[in-house]
Amino acid sequence: MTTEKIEKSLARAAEFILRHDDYLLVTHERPDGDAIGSIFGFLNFLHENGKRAEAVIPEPLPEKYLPFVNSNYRTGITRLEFASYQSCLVLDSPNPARAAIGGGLKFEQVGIPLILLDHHPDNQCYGSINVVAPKVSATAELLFMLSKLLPGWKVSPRTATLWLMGIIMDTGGFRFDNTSPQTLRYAAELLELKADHHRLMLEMFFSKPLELQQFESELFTSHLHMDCGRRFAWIYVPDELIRKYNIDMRNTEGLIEILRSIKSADVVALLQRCDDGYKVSLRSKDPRFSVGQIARQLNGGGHELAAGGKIKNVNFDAAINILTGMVRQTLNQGS
Ligand SMILES: [Mn+2]
Repeated sequence: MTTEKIEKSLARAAEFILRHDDYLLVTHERPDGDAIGSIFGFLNFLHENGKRAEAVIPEPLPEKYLPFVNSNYRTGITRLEFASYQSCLVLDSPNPARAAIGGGLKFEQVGIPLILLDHHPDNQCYGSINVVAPKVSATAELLFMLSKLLPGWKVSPRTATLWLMGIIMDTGGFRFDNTSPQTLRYAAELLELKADHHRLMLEMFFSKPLELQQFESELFTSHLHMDCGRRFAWIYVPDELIRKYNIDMRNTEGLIEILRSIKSADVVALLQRCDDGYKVSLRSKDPRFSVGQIARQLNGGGHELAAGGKIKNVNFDAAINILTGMVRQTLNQGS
């Protein structure tokens, strides 16, 4: 979407929100900081400005976000219940398969208008109104932009905190290349609106459970692999280790950032077993080495520097061979 198109669709979304009531809010599966900050921030924002709204999140949330979740939400929904809302706001979710509604329910079975707000470049624009802004750091940033188009609506400290959380987590604390001058201006405005920066930083970056720290130490001592002349770092998390430290993998969102911090690594990957194969999270430090492209070939997608996919129906050695082959090719082509 061009900037002009984004502005137009954002204005359409604002108009829609002014004219309607009674929203259901949805975000993507395995919700991260941006998903959680976006959905609870917007839920709160709608409530505090006189609209009826509910959120559905059909899976447990990572623990570190729980201190910021102070609204009730639905953990499941039937087709009939879904269809009883006037419209659905789908946040941070590039395709219908990633949107977490639960119970195998699909949007087309429900038949209410979908308003999409997202920043993933591969968004399939499956809504009635699609606001897809790939240059915006986080969906939470996009929601803050939207809030400015609603005359007289207030952003409370609670909402500002949740949106700042989304921006902080999707920019890795303003370390990633999606941090624009505008991102920093919006972050400054959110601080002026009394976002609780101190508490956010404490809970996001200085609250790791001891067992998780010990698990990470052993993982990086014993299970780190360096390939392609140390330019590709990858880790497979063995089940025994997860059991040993009693780790809930929902709480390991930051693991891949530790991999990314290795100097010689241009591309990093984290592998986890799933039902039909291996789930792969990928990060790159340089646009010349697009992990988005690799992820798309692996039944997935994402951003060019942060993406994920799945290697299906092969054993572990074959999965590693496939992945290493693709990364090697990407590194060779880009160099
Ligand atoms: Mn996001």
